[in-house]
Amino acid sequence: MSYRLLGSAAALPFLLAAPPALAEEAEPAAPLTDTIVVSGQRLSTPLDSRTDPVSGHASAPDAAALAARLPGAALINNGGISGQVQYRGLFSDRLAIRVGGQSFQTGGPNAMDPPLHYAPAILLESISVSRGAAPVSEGPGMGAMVDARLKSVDFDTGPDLAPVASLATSYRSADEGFAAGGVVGLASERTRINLIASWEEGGDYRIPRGRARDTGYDRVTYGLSAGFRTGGNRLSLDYRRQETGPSGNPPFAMDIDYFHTDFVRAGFDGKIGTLPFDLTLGFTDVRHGMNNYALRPPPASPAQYRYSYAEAQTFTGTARLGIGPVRIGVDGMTIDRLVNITNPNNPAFVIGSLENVRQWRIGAFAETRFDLGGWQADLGARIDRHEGRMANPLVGAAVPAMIANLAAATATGNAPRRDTTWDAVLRIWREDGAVRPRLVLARKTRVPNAVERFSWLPTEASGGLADGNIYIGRQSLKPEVSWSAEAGVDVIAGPVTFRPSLFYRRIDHYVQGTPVPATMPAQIAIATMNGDATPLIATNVDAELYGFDADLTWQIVPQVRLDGTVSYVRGKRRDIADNLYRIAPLNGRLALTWDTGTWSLSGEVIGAARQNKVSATNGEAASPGWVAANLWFGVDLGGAITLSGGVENLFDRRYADHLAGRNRVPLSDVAVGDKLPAPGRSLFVRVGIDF
Ligand SMILES: [Cu+2]
Repeated sequence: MSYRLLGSAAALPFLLAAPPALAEEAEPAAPLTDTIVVSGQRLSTPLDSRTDPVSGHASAPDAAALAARLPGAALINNGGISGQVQYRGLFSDRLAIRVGGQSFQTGGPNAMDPPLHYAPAILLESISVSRGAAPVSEGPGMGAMVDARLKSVDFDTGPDLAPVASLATSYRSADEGFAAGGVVGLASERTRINLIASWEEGGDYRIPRGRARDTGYDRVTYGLSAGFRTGGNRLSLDYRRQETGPSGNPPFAMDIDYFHTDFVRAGFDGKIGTLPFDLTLGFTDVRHGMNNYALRPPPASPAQYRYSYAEAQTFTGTARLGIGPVRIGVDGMTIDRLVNITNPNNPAFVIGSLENVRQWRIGAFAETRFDLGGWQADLGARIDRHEGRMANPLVGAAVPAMIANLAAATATGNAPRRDTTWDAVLRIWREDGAVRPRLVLARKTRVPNAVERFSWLPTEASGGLADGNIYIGRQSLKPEVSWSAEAGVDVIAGPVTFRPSLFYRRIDHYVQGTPVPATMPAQIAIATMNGDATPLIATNVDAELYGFDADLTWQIVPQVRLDGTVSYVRGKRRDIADNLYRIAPLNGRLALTWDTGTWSLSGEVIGAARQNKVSATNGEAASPGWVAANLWFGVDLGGAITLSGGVENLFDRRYADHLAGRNRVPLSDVAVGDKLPAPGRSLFVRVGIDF
């Protein structure tokens, strides 16, 4: 099947055999249909890497851990369910991350809810990563697009509604983590409707000789999805709510108290007259509370208790029309955010650290696809107008005068910030032959987010950097501009598939913290009072990222397969001699699998080299390399029941990845300031049933 050529080299083919009504668009009849037919569904192309929760071999509740196994990708671990995926050295909103096709702004100023927080692994159908810059029709995101698809029931082939379900449950011994979830629904050729729900809970995870305190989590998701089609027209409607309960974030100053997040999405996909047309509207509402006293040991003084409340509402709309080989479209987005810091012991202590920030964007794009003597290509360009503004910050009566004065000073320099950006992407590839080259050339932009631009109060909010530094934003930031070339070949030679890539990206106006200048004494004084005498301010600098990644599958004999990935990225400042912060070291994995078609067993070695190319600006320390071993298995029990799982960290080694956050929680078996180690030896079992 085409999956194994397009997808993760570790795919277990027999486990992918889902019933026809599920696995929506998992098997594209024609690769790249997405670029010629106007369609709300993105289809796989040779420019995608894809994996799914069963064949992807990851036991963490966090979908980011699964995506991180793809070549070029890595996991930034900020807590059990707060992981971010890094791809070719880019992370956070430099990547275009979607859940169920929907783009939205996270609610936490420190990204305690990065986008993949809303894609529980137990509900995942698949994750795909575009190998190279995303097409311009996906919006102005700078790097790859990461799309986490949740399970849903697709249209069936018959005239009558037939029941469909895909359910799974899993257990992981390291954190006594339990998860259950799935979809149940009805589908006919015209109608589909399904419920989706999951429940996950885990405790503090075990490490060799102890536990990592404050790493437990608790998350519930539920919702409804429906679709109707008649002729060539389709309508879809989705609603989903996620309720995250108290969950630990040891690399941050606070833990999650709750996230209550609603997603609504409506789509039309069909024709206007004879022209293909689609329209998608989305709304996401995040409500979030966090504190520094409920899960972790509370501060010594009642004056140091903090409870922060944050909100983010995102509206998105996209309309696309196909005219011959050209697709044109308009899209837009509004984001409203706020963050209030309070002290539960003192009602007069309240600070609007992001005071009603509103950002909007409206854009237009055109894309075309063409053939050039056996080569496929698509070319697109877009232009966007952006505006961001914040209300003048408010503070309560009990807030220190120094902070009240800074709020007043911020109000005098407060102004709407407007930008115009343009992007262009050219993608060229071949779909046949033993050697299939591909090349993605892009100019992409990113407008600074609310935290980078409007965070006026020195705090640790940094969109999840978790480097222990205190940051402030800068309203006058310019948009980042990235020029990139990503090239590779897919070599398909009998039993061997080898897909190496090389990339180079140059980013002007790269937003990064630099020392707050002495001309801002109030900010330095407040930061010093909060324990960091050398705070950082968001600044446009110049950067470059380059490297290579590859995956390999070798079907040695019909039942034995070797597969692996390797990823390397180097991130540097161009304006000064320094490295970029939190960049994955050289890393990879290699697995040998015995697969009979009804059961399989894999032995896997994963590892990373030491990272000593670290950022002096962010005060980043070097970290040693590590190697660990895992065992994975899968059994097809018949009757559409599959059993899969494994033993991770087989030799119970204590190691920490370079990208893991540093523990800040006292009275843990991980010292304060140490990187959070990987879980100790852990058994993982997952049972899935599809009918
Ligand atoms: Cu938070």
